[in-house]
Amino acid sequence: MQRFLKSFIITVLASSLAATAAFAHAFLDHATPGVGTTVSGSPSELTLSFTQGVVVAFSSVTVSGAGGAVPASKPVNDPSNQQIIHVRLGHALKPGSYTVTWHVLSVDTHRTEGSYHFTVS
Ligand SMILES: [Cu+2]
Repeated sequence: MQRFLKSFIITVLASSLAATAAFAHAFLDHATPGVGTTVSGSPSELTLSFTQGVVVAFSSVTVSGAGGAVPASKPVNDPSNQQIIHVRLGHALKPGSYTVTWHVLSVDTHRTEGSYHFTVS
């Protein structure tokens, strides 16, 4: 009976781990400037923090506002955390609303995408 219980528990654990892995894509956890927030003055860069490591070579972040696309660097991984990427802005943002659109490839080879807004006052 004990042996049966043990193997049953191991099976349940293994399948819940497999389920977790299947859904562990890289989704945006938080960002700076924050999602939906208003910041006073232009940020010089955007920081996006994901729920999983991001492969920057196959990822992109675009920023656009009322004046169109904002020049921005390719994303780079934070040196201390592969789940965090930084994008430097090519010039200061005028006051207004901006849309950040991201496409990322996570370390588990799954592609995800999304967008969010922030405002510069
Ligand atoms: Cu995944």
